[in-house]
Amino acid sequence: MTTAHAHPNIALVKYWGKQAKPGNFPATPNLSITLAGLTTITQVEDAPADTLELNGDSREDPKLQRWLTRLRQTFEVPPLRISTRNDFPTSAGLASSASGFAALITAINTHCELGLNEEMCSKWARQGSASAARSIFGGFVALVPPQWRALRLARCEHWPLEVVVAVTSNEAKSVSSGEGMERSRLTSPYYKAWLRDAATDFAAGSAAINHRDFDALAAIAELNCLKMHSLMLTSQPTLSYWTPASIACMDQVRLLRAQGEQVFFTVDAGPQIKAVCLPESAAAVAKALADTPGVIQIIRSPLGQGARVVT
Ligand code: 2P0
Repeated sequence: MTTAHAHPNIALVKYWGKQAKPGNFPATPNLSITLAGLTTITQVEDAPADTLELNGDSREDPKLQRWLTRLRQTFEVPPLRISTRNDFPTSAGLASSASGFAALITAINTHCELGLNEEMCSKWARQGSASAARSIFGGFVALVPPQWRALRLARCEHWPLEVVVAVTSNEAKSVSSGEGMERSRLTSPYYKAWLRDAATDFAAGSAAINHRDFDALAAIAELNCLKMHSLMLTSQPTLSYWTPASIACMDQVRLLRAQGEQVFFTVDAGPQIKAVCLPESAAAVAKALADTPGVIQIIRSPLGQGARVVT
């Protein structure tokens, strides 16, 4: 049996929309931070047939099965019992598919002696879930053309940011990211503008990280996030992932910043708010978000390492 750990990542410059070709390629460059405070633990072992257990329950997962079929077209991978567990809400906008596929390819790589380096693990993780390509690496990570294998922009030590996650719902989302982004690509009147601005947003985010310029990162991350949610809201039918508490948390973050705290928010395809802050602001941010009506859980996280085998 081989066990791997991986952490979700949150994108500060996001992708929302894929290229119209096979291989699960994002349409736009994107960058993320990896979160140590949330973990996916995945075990693989040889078995008579493929089986999947997610958080203790048996599952059929056609996406996973298609991914395994593709992997077996290149490598000899025997039937596997896959058991995976998240210590955080699954499919609720906390990037469990990112940490899931990153942990899985990392475990299979060792278990089946595939001989993949991190870049190649990232390529295979991307084919399962595009954001999973980034969770292979720790710290600050970019997923960029032409190869669309993730690259490490900087290690955690470069800039020890903290993230306060405000959970406002534990329910799995009703429209998956994959389906939602395809809907936006086909129907949002703003999709072309999103594509047009992507390289500029990515360059601004990378430069802010390079220079550890918190105000610049806050400005671009919030703008990029709200552009993505504008695409979602203007899709037909509309995609609305927020709860009233999500909006209250964004207002709270703006208020905290006006009071001098170093904090900004980002939100993915779900109702949870991720408040990214400098360590000296983390306690005040966590308290203010915990006191915001509708927040049901606070998770604090430093930046973390990439996916790795632990046994
Ligand atoms: C991101 N998201 O850049 C964007 C922002 C969510 C919002 O990538 O279809 O799980 O499995 O490749 O990667 C979530 O979508 O989608 C995502 P699939 P994925 O992080």
